[in-house]
Amino acid sequence: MAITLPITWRGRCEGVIGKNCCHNVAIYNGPLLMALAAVVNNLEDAHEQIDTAISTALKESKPVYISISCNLPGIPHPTFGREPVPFFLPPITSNPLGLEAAVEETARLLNKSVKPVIVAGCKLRVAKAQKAFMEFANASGYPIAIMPSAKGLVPECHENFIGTYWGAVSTNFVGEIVESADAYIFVGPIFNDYSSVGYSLLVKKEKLITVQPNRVTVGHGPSFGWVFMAEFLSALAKKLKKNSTALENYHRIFVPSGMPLKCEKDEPLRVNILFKHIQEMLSGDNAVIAETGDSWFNCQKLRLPENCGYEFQMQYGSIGWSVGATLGYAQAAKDKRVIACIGDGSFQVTAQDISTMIRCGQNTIVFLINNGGYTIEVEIHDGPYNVIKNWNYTGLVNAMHNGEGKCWTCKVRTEEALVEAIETATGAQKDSLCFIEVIVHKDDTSKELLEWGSRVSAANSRPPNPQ
Ligand SMILES: Cc1ncc(C[n+]2csc(CCOP(=O)(O)OP(=O)(O)O)c2C)c(N)n1
Ligand SMILES: *[C@@H]1O[C@H](CO)[C@@H](O)[C@H](O)[C@H]1NC(C)=O
Ligand SMILES: *[C@@H]1O[C@H](CO)[C@@H](O)[C@H](O)[C@H]1NC(C)=O
Ligand SMILES: *[C@@H]1O[C@H](CO)[C@@H](O)[C@H](O)[C@H]1NC(C)=O
Ligand SMILES: *[C@@H]1O[C@H](CO)[C@@H](O)[C@H](O)[C@H]1NC(C)=O
Ligand SMILES: [Mg+2]
Repeated sequence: MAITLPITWRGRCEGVIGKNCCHNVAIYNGPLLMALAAVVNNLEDAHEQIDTAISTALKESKPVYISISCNLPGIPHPTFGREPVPFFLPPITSNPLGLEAAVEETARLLNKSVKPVIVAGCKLRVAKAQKAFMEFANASGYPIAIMPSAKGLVPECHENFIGTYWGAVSTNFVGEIVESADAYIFVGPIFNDYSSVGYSLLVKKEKLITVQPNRVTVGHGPSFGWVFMAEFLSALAKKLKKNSTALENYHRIFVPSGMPLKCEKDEPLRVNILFKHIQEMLSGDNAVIAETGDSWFNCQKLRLPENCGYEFQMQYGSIGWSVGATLGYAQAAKDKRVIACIGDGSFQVTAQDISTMIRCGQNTIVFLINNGGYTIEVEIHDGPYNVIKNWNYTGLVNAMHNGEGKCWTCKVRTEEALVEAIETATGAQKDSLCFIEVIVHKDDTSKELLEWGSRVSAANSRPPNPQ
């Protein structure tokens, strides 16, 4: 039996801010690569291989693959002759001297800074450092921003939370506060072409402290290896002078953003109105799943209530990811009603997973955003290939439903119809899979997509670096 690797689209180009990137040629998924593939095709080493794979997955918080020949399961073997011994992985601890030195160096820089800020990155999750991060944030008094991929990892109701740092497409006032700080500590960042908005972040290395799962780097140096994120943040929390200057500055200049204009009766529904209503639906009993496309930007702007889950995938950015991810999330998190925001182009890649959602009795709400094509790609590099075949999306889902299980679909073109659909989905059809096809204009996008698309487009078309 052959091992099957998932077909991935591509990894985002990572690199030092402003350096050459790998364009979209190489499949470079360094930090997310699976940790191990075990091919079990005889009984003698089956036990060892399976143990190794499972413990590697647990140790590294990364996926592993186990392939087992189809004629082996079910055959007894002495290595499996007794009940498994309970598994315990002792936590790995930092080099104590390195930890102490890293804390001292970082505290020295932060203590003397006038208006430092914190920016959370997505590696907080694999480092299992979310609690330690909050200890540190609480002790510091600094404002907390998140990089786009850290959404969902930091409580957005915290009094120090200011929003998303994403260069030119940051939440209002957040880009300005971060980039004007005299020191910033990025915890678990990945700087790639997308998170850096086409390498346009105004982040200066001499003001930057980077905390990675196993390394801390202060400015241009020094750098401390075998220092683990959670331990480091907890220790740093006890060694910092509290300084709320940047947070006070933020509050002083902050002006709340406006509300989108209400749609007139029978006016075609606008995307900003759609997301205004999605925002109003959210509670701690939901999880939002955002597909690649303009949904990245619209969902990033949702203010998540306490305990509201959030998932998206900006490293591979593989379209169609969200349909399977929604299926899996809803199956695992029975206490949450998933709200998935999926573009038409992405949906066409993996639409059949809806069938399993119905079979499993899931009650997810899918907003299928039908703008007639690959709108995000239009803003990066346009061509006739960005127009897709229109489907009857509700017709397709109804065909999968086929009278078995609980499923409700509807098409909406106006605000009035949207409000009614949300009422039905959260009321009479609250136990059904609710599939709401939202029909919008092909050029109706978030403002952030337009800005980000222009910058990514410029980065993608710059001349190659000299050899
Ligand atoms: C597997 C894969 N193929 C192609 C791409 C390139 N790509 C990125 S976004 C996108 C279009 C997404 O369209 P849609 O889901 O309709 O989102 P919209 O921007 O229209 O909201 C494409 C083709 C990709 N990211 N992954
Ligand atoms: C930073 O300030 C804290 C609180 O005042 C103090 O305990 C700590 O020693 C200082 N550390 C450095 C390196 O300045
Ligand atoms: C941080 O502070 C918030 C409220 O200010 C509190 O709810 C939370 O428990 C604190 N977290 C940690 C880890 O100290
Ligand atoms: C922040 O730190 C600077 C530099 O040490 C200091 O001048 C300032 O008073 C501090 N501000 C607050 C509000 O703690
Ligand atoms: C699309 O599907 C819906 C729902 O099944 C159906 O009512 C409608 O007639 C279909 N539209 C077309 C143009 O076939
Ligand atoms: Mg689309």
